[in-house]
Amino acid sequence: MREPTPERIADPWGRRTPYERGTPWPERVDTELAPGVRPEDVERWVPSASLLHSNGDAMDIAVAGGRIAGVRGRAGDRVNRGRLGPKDLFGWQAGAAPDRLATPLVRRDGHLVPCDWDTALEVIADRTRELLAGPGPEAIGFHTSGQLFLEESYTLAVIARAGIGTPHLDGNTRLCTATAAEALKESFGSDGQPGSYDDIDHTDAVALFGHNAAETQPVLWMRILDRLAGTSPPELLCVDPRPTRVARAATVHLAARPGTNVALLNALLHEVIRAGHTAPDWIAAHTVGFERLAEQVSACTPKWAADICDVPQARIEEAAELLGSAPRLVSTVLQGIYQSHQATAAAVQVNNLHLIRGMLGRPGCGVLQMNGQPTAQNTRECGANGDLPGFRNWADPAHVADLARVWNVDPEAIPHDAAPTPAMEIFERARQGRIRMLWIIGTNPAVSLPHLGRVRETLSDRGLFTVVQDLFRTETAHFADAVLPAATWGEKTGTFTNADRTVHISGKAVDPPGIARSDLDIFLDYARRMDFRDRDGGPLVPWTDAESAFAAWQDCSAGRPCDYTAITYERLRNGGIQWPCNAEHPAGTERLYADGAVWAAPDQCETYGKDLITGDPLDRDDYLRLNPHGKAMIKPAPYVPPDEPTDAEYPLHLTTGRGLYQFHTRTKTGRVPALNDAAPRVWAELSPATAAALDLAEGDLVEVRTARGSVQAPLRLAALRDDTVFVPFHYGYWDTEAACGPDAPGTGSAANEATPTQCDPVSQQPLFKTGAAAVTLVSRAGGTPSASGPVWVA
Ligand SMILES: Nc1nc2c(c(=O)[nH]1)N[C@H]1C(S)=C(S)[C@@H](COP(=O)(O)OP(=O)(O)OC[C@H]3O[C@@H](n4cnc5c(=O)[nH]c(N)nc54)[C@H](O)[C@@H]3O)O[C@H]1N2
Ligand SMILES: Nc1nc2c(c(=O)[nH]1)N[C@H]1C(S)=C(S)[C@@H](COP(=O)(O)OP(=O)(O)OC[C@H]3O[C@@H](n4cnc5c(=O)[nH]c(N)nc54)[C@H](O)[C@@H]3O)O[C@H]1N2
Ligand SMILES: [Mo]
Repeated sequence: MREPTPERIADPWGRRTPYERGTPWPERVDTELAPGVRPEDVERWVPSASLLHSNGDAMDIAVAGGRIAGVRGRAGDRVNRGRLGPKDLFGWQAGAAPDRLATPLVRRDGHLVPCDWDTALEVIADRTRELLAGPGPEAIGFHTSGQLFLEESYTLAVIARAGIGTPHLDGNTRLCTATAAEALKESFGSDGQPGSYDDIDHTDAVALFGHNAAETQPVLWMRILDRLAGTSPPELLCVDPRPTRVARAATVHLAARPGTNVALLNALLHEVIRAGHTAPDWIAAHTVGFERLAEQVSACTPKWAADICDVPQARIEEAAELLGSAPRLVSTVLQGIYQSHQATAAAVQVNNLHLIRGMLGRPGCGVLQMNGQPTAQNTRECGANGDLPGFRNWADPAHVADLARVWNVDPEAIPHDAAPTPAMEIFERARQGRIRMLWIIGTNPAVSLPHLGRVRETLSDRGLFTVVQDLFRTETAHFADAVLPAATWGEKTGTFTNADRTVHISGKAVDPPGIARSDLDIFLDYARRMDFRDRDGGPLVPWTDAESAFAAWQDCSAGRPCDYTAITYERLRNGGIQWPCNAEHPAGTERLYADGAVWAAPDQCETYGKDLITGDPLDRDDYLRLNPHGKAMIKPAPYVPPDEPTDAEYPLHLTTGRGLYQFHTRTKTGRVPALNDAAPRVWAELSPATAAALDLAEGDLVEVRTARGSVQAPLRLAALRDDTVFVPFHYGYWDTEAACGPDAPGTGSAANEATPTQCDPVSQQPLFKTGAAAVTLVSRAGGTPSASGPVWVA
């Protein structure tokens, strides 16, 4: 059955296919073809999956007349059963945008001028050699992306860690799901998603913590909507300061004050324990730490939290009853937790809820510590962020030695004196002149990092040699010394892994524009030029294409939690497979931890953990004391007030996030007419009461100001909390010269002009959802604010 699409901008979730608990989610195939292209015109359908969020929706790319002509959801795939969201139905059009980068550029006399690959890569290789011979490897840093394919992230990790030998390799995944990874490590000893999307089919309750799934994972939301439309619907809990679509569908909505997640979760845990909803046998068999949690939350009554969170005590009690009494429970966690105050501490409390209720490892019971970036999972597992490949523990010499064996290098060639450097520190080192070459791949930090005034100051320092590898001349490319044109989705082959460990293959459908190359080919060429060697004098990076890179990664993953050894390209062409997938689990693994946290053993774990308040690392002895037998760890945390409280000058909580139609800094969705037109401009949201108190009306142009900078946006009235202002972070600057030049005003349409640089002490993820702000009138003629989705009612 084909789902008609033109109305999918107005109705993003499409037609309902109701289903009952314990039955399979029905198929519904969503298709979008370019105007004039009929299904019979399609010459080839190339298997792929979505690259505009982490849900991993499987699709086929239509090729007609040698061009990408549309997409079709894959009916048989476990993740989406054929469905696609609006960004995926239309987003492919960005690949053919007329302003795609088609040749490398290098800076000559102050201007970026076109050149060939030899010229560009030799400039970069020369600079690398010069820095290695001078200040050494620590003068070189990489800021990469959760949008590269697995093969690319792995190759980059080998080059940076063992070729150059720098600890400064991280990426936009640090801004995104560093907290997910950290929370999983703290509770289960290793990264790796316990749950599965199939749990939605079996569950009795879904709790969404700081997760606007309706707009950010629309296909997951369709699955929830379809259960809600059946006769055995699950109950829904939503924790979000705004009246999102999720909130409106919820049985209980807790619009807690931003930054108070830990207080709220501690009260929920208090109530679950008080009402006797725990699973004592499961706790005893599979966990350590329950008594400490019970003690920590003993005074955290709903009444106590009601004051801190500013939600009615009765609502907290209802929410606790929902969580405590559900026979099967699924929780999802995303940026409202990960980018808010006490990020990791809060995310860990959601794990605790599942651990004390024994809600793990069986159908309908699972935690989904979500990812955001489509390939964030690969950045993490391949070690292209602050981890070593294969979830190896940098503090365990045996793990480092094992990685050195895989790479055939000396263990000392792999930096492991301290945890790999987090992204914000990489930029700080660049600002201080300690990092002198920064290679930025598939990310646009001149829009997406906090406190943009400081980012511009860093990138415009000509002592810093900046390489930007992208599809377009982004705000960040404006500052580059060399720009490398990358092929993207649909123009290259590789694999990637979604938030529930499902690996998909994405095939090459068409050639990239001009002489653009895949990120993999760029890295391989650079590695050849640098002549990186292993300890026997052979090439450090011997593979030559995506499939041989995948094989190298399979060796590295063997015996680790993310074991890919039984996955092949051939098998992936038939549909997604969940890791671990090896000789023992040839069909893949639906759920982790049915029999306890098997990767938490002291010799297996990915980290010895951290103090949840200070972030101070714990050592092996601490770990052995806490968890000698490798069980799941219940780690309590007290609530502490936020770093930047509101005051008379800045009376509102600023929170930032996403709308349905745009992806991040809009380099793709801003170039797709249907998506751009659906939400073309930035907006700011205030409650009607707060707007009235400030003498503001819908459509006024307002300035949202913090101690860092300000954003100007038309005002939209929405039923969010009276103490909160929301601004989407998508809107960078098409006129980069004016916005990013030396005289940049420090005001504009990018929310990050105003956001703070504070990070969660445990995960080092920037707290984009915190900060104190003032809102003032600029003019009465702001114009109609863009729609986030078809969701907003004042
Ligand atoms: N349409 C669209 N979809 C996307 C993306 C996109 O850019 N556009 N990006 C993808 C990526 S990389 C990511 S990371 C995900 C992010 O997906 P989400 O996390 O769902 O999106 P956000 O809008 O960042 O934040 C979610 C919610 O957190 C709430 N929130 C703010 N502060 C707090 C707080 O203190 N506590 C609580 N409980 N909630 C709070 C906000 O009101 C917001 O509704 O989306 C992915 N999907
Ligand atoms: N205020 C605020 N700021 C935030 C957030 C927030 O909620 N609020 N969220 C944060 C989060 S969760 C995220 S994930 C980040 C996202 O922030 P960014 O990573 O900066 O956002 P994108 O626009 O996705 O940037 C990806 C870039 O990669 C390019 N690209 C796409 N495909 C390819 C490819 O195949 N190869 C190469 N080389 N390049 C490619 C695109 O053109 C684009 O320029 O923003 C963070 N910043
Ligand atoms: Mo993200």
